[in-house]
Amino acid sequence: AEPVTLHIGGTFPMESGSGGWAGGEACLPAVQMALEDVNNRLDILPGYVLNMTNHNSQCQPGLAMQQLYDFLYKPPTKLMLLTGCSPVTTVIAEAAPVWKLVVLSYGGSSPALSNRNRFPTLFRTHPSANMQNPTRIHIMEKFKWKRFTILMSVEEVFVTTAKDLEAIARKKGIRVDRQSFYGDPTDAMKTLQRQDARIIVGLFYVTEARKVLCQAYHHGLYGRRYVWFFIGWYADTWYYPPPEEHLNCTAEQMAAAAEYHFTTESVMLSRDNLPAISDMTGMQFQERLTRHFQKETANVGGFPEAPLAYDAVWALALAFNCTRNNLPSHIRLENFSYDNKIIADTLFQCVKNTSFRGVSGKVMFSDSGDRIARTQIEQMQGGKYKIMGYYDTTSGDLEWYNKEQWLNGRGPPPDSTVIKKH
Ligand code: ABU
Repeated sequence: AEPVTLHIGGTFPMESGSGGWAGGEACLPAVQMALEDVNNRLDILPGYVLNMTNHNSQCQPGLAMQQLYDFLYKPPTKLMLLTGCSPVTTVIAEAAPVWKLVVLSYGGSSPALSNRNRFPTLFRTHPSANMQNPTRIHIMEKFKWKRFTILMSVEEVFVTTAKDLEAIARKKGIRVDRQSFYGDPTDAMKTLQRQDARIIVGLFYVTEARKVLCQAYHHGLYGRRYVWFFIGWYADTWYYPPPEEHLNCTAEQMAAAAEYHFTTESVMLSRDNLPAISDMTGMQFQERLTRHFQKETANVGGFPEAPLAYDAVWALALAFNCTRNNLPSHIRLENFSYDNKIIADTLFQCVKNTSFRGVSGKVMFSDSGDRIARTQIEQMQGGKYKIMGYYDTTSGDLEWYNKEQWLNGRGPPPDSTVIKKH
């Protein structure tokens, strides 16, 4: 018999006109690869084939709303939605429960998304940005910094991350100053200079990160007395100034300002030698995905997150499989409609109980639908990212390789509190 098609909807930010995350470039091919792999497997969803309708959300929530209506009101009925980028995941996951739809986000890091009351049917393979905060604080303590400044863009994803970081710092007796901006960091950068900020944690998307770095260069907020922490999921070459952004900085100036900054990011690729459910190891997946691109993967948006996107499809397929097996015999998965509570509830429970070995590591969700992961810390040395160590938030263990370097050649610069004391 002909296989029955199960339809899903996916939004992918292929570019980000207004400066968000353009992770669809790698995450869309990763999802397509996973759909192909799942459809070729005889033991998962036998008699069914998965099919995805997808849109380019440009990481813009308004556009994504229009695309959600498209998914809903243009047949066929979709059984689940895949989303990437926090602002888009937020609007879709807030609306989706009205249509009994479960949302699986491969690329939403906003801590706000962990709210089960606001997002009752959301799960994500992408860890929350809050996962990095205990790591940042651990490093502050390691280098004896008792004061730091958060510079952030006013978007819910960064505001909620900053709030959590500040709360953890306060408990440890670390003073935190906060400066925010929307689009243009000029005034905030001047305030940093006035306040004599030395240790700075930046929370913003990559386009803003380049503006900040360029201004750090012009205001002299870089070099031996300053330490910057940036988000770790930007492309490795993020600090090269693209001509269309008309930054007032040369590539050399940007590289000089970027030297010795630290990054923190969740580990998103399994280094395990044991194959995942797809029969590939994390490395084999990465090699296979790399063959899709003509250019260096360091310049491909969403390349680090692609394992999360690949695993999101497997989570979805296994949940469909589980739902099919757990529905009463008179109800079939393909009969899902946007008011079918029985299928929706069964599907929700199945996603909740997800547990498999993915190419991004073990895939499981917490009660709030979150993913737990270790954090990787890197430092830029000579224009290249070097791994400094790993932090396990659950156990509080820091694995540190003592590879950090400082421009003064001696040790970590003091925060300004220490300078004032002398
Ligand atoms: N790692 C990409 C996260 C993007 C976002 O939360 O919008």
